[in-house]
Amino acid sequence: MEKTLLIIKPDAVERRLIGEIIQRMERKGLEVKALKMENITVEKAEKHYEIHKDKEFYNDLIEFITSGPIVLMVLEGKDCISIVRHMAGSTSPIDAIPGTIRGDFSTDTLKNIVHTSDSIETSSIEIKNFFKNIN
Ligand code: 3AN
Repeated sequence: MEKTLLIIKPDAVERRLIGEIIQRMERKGLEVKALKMENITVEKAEKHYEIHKDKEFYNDLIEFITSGPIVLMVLEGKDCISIVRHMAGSTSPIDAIPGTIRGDFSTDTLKNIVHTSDSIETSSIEIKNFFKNIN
């Protein structure tokens, strides 16, 4: 069954949105297979965001994602990668449609509440980066 990594970022943890986001996933019918809260190291963050290392926002992104505790979870369900991306909404707060997580809770492109895997290949790499015992 398809799996995806969902990260609740430091802005969302600080704003007490953990329950709201997990509830949306469960209500949709996705299964929480693994769940933990962690202050990730800069090394882990750099590995996770490796594809963005040449972008102008990269340093801000690493600083932000390591600025406080985050909640990481593996979700499982049919087509969950696409489903969770749609539920997260567009990266840009201008494009994120109301009803999506970012559309409902963020006005900021960097501090945009959640990270979700964007393909089968990246979901498997991302899950391995953070969870040892999940395939
Ligand atoms: P998404 O998380 O929607 O898949 P990516 O993978 O393009 O978006 O970007 C990863 C993260 O980098 C975003 N979630 C956001 O926090 C940050 N980011 C992306 N684009 C920008 C930007 N133009 N300015 C600032 N931060 C950005």
